[in-house]
Amino acid sequence: MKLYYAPASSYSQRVLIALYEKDAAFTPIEVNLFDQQERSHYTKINPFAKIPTLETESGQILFEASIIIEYLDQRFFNKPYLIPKDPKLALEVRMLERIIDVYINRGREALFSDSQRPLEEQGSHEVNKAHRLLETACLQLEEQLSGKTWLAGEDFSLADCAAAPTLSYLRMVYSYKHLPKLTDYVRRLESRPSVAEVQKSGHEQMIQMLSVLKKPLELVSLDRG
Ligand SMILES: N[C@@H](CCC(=O)N[C@@H](CS)C(=O)NCC(=O)O)C(=O)O
Repeated sequence: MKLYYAPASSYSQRVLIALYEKDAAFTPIEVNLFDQQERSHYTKINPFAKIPTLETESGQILFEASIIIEYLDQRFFNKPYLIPKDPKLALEVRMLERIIDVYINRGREALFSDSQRPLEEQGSHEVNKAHRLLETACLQLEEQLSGKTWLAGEDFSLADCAAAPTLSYLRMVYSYKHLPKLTDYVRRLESRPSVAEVQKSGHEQMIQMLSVLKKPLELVSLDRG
């Protein structure tokens, strides 16, 4: 199994967390999408030029982090089951992953891009809308976490793989300190060995990426965020 990825990429990190959770052997292949030659070579593997991509042992090419994680769950039978066996709970997990991807991650990307614009161009209608949806989604997670260790209950799942990098990077542009259950949950996430390992290996590349921004942004620790 080969994983095309970048250490600081949040979608790559979702898959890396799943691989570590499953204790699965794989060959990591780092891709630098900023290098035009490497990028054009990589489009032969993934025509969208997005990371991550997984090449399975049988040569099947899979893109989309959530689909790769579903594959890993089918391929490796050990716990944690990233998609619960109970069909109702499985739907809940997939729904949570969608909420994180569509509303939280897109909101994060919108706020990130906005932060790099000249002040007079910031705060467009579209950005405000994305911001409101992001806030709604964070509130939804706050409610969801009532009495739970992980997003879908006591078992770590696909939704937690998606949440970990997204919520950690989110703090660069949005603070959720006012949401105590969400904050405690992220503390648990960041202490989980698979997540801690992935974040540690992406740290240096992320610092390097942040250092070339027009307007400074920084990784915010939970105690400050
Ligand atoms: N929907 C894709 C999104 C993947 C994605 O956007 N990856 C980012 C890195 S975190 C990327 O490849 N960006 C490069 C680009 O957009 O040029 C997934 O779930 O895997």
